[in-house]
Amino acid sequence: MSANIRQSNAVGQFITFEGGEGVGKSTNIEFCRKLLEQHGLEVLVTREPGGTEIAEIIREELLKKTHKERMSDITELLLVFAARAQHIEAVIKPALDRGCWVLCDRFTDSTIAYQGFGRGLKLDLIEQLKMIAQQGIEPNKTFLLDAPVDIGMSRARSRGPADRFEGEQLDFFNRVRQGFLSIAESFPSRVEKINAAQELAAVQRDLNAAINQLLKTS
Ligand code: Z5A
Repeated sequence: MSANIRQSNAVGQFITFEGGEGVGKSTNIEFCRKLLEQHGLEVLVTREPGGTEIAEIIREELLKKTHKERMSDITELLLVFAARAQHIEAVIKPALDRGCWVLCDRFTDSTIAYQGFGRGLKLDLIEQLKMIAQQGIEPNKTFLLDAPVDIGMSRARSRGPADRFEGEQLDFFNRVRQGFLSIAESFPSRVEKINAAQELAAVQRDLNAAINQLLKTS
């Protein structure tokens, strides 16, 4: 820990970044990390599925396109939550307990959007697994980077070959986007929607304002 890190007895803040593929989550998490570090805060950037040795192994299986059998939707759901349980226990909870700000690329809103709205699994079932895996850990704030599906897709495709999720049809991604928008409507104080279709400088101006607001109130 560097000398200029602000020491605090307070529990850290858990901030999640959500949205469809290619909307700019990774790019903007790095931007937010720098902003927060400039305020002397200890920041941990992590991602889901993944973020620990075991959870990264699960991620690899979830994204792999070359299994000879189709992964069932329930298997996919259980793997996502298995990775999450490990991530919370091994990384997120210890970091929050020591006062760190945790910035996480995707969390349970992605499960609701992809496995719930996208695959059509029951939201009640997701809620039950959430209770088991999360043990009360909830994001303090969520930035939903929202853009029309075709914009995110073209940004993501310019980056490399598609993974198992990226091979889905347009309909699937439109349902996923609707899922995220419906979560934002249901939890207006936690979820802040950012227009990710704007040029990057405008997205980051909006995030800068939102982070400054968060710093005032946390
Ligand atoms: N998944 C799930 O099903 N259930 C779950 O519970 C969880 C996940 C947690 C892997 O996620 C898959 O896991 C995901 C859902 C599933 N699959 N899909 N699709 P991931 O987060 O690793 O994969 P991703 O969503 O495809 O992320 P990504 O492709 O890495 O996108 P991103 O991080 O949002 O975007 P980026 O890498 O920052 O930006 C993409 C490019 O656009 C890059 O070249 C940037 O420079 C550029 N960019 C970014 N912003 C802009 C703006 N504003 N203008 C112009 N260009 C921009």
